[in-house]
Amino acid sequence: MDSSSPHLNKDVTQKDNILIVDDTLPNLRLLSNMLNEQGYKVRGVTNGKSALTAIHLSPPDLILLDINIPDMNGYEVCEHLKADEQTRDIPVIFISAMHDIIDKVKAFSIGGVDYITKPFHVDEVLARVRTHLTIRHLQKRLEQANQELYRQATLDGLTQIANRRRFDDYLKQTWQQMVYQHKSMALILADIDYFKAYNDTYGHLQGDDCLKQVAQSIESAVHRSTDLVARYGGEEFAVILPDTEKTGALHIAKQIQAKLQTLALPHSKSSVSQLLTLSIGVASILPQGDSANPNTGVNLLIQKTDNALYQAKSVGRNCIQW
Ligand code: GH3
Ligand code: MG
Ligand code: MG
Ligand code: MG
Repeated sequence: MDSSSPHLNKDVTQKDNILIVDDTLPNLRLLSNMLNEQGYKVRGVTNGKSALTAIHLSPPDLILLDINIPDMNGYEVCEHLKADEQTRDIPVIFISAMHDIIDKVKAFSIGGVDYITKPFHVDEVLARVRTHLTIRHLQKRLEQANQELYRQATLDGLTQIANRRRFDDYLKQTWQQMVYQHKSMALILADIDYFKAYNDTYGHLQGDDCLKQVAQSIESAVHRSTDLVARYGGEEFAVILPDTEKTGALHIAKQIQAKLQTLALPHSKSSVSQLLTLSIGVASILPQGDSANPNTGVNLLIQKTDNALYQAKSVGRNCIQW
């Protein structure tokens, strides 16, 4: 068989996994042999319960599913798969002797991607399997590309922490969650002291490197997976702390300062220290109402935190205010 043969499975190297569910052994054998010959990895089961067990043990790339089988019919098996996030995207091709339109329509309505009637022709089964595997692979690639796009759209290119867009989204999302759960949330804004002078002294490139180190340092002070560290602006960083009161937020702010002290980045032109320092504003709020309302929403929290940061700058920098 040369490489242009329509029978050659393009994904042979990947060895797609196919599960066949059929209680008629000659059918099971015929389908297994045919798909095996094409280079697929094939498993076969003869009833509904074994099908679900086999699928959860190791999710296949595609399922050929008979409808009249013991335990649980094919429709029920499919419904179980579609209700579970882990298995809902596996393409299911029904293969059944029932040839009424109503049976076929039902198969599609519960999430089947195709329907083959018995007696089947092996070439037709193969062609349909190949097509649905190709579609599935394209879907997977699209999902990956989407994830990568999302990652890039929400990450700050320089520091590799969340960017302002992600910050805005997460702030609103957290706000709504806290409204719903009747819990407080806190915000920290940290601004590097005399960073213009840092750039002027050490150069913009070292300034960039400094921002990366500060970002990592702040990350290292934050431990809960629901907390978000973001680059809020040029040399300003933000931490969103869901389910956090003022005391908890102040504790994190102190940790951030302690981490930065350990980092000990020289800043000879700073008026407060010979090392790089941060001014930090902290605020906590019990979210109420619509996050988009400027008087009661997320803007209120930002404003409170920003005021605290302004205080920190006013009283001499290198300190935490709330
Ligand atoms: P203050 O203590 O009042 O915060 O003074 P400051 O000098 O830190 O604040 P100012 O707002 O005057 O200057 C911020 C500086 O941060 C100026 C800007 O060039 C620098 N900056 C902003 N983004 C970047 C960046 O991506 N890389 C570098 N190297 N510098 C940046
Ligand atoms: Mg059957
Ligand atoms: Mg600033
Ligand atoms: Mg600054």
